Amino acid sequence: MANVKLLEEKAKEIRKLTLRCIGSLGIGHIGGSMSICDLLSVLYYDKMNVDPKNPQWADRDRLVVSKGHGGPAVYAALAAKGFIPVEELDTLNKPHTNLPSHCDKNRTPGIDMTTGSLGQGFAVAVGMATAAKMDKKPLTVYTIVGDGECQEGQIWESALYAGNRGLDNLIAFVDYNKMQVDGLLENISDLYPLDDKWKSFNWFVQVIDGHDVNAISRAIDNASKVKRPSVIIMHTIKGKGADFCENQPSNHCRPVSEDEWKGAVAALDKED
Ligand SMILES: Cc1ncc(C[n+]2csc(CCOP(=O)(O)OP(=O)(O)O)c2C)c(N)n1
Ligand SMILES: [Mg+2]
Repeated sequence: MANVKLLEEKAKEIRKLTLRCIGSLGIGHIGGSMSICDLLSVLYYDKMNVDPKNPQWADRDRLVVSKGHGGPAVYAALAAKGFIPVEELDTLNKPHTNLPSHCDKNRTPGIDMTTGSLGQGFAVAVGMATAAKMDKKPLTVYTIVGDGECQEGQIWESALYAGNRGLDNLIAFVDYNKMQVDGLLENISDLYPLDDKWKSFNWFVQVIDGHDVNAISRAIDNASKVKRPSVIIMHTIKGKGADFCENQPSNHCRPVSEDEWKGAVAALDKED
């Protein structure tokens, strides 16, 4: 049984650190970072077998954040978990930083794949899961993709391969926040019905509330029991917890003032 209270507390901590990380630079991908904080809490505090003191441990579970622009939330989770000092969050995308705006495995302890070119990370995650099978390693590869990212052809090419191979050590999450850079998916290139698309590629599909840590934890447990790749489609709100821009199509990458991020942190602190 997941410790729901702890996971909710950690999700809030990750949200507040994400606000600080982007706020200290004054601009960033706030929308798609804030929407994955609950998932990151469950992964780092409930599911993933990782060691902050030994980030390169060969048998660790892997996390490929294919929507690499969500880097600030991942850095926040890595800081909360002790992979990097919390103060380092204030260096986001500044000269000589170890925290570039998009994830880079050569710069940041705990980042398993360099991402940012949409579609590629997911394909690498499929490759990692294949390699783990070949090496008979009992690890799980987790990957997070955006809904706009699912418009990339590379996603479906890799999904086809994973489904055919029955890669049961691969769990993907779609951050289904219904928004991409320029607005709503439904006005650009809609994915509906997204669950049927994945099912037809022979994936085990679950659709959940991506801000419910208990639902995320249970979905991962279910996914671990099936003998094929799993996708967990998470209904989310882009910018969740950033009260100054929550659910606004313009929140993909925007300036964030000190008043805005500190105000959002204070609002989160006031919640029960
Ligand atoms: C191959 C590629 N094309 C375009 C971009 C520019 N780009 C960065 S984020 C983004 C939108 C992604 O939308 P979504 O996957 O829904 O992300 P989220 O809503 O989670 O932020 C685009 C088009 C990119 N990084 N890579
Ligand atoms: Mg999106």
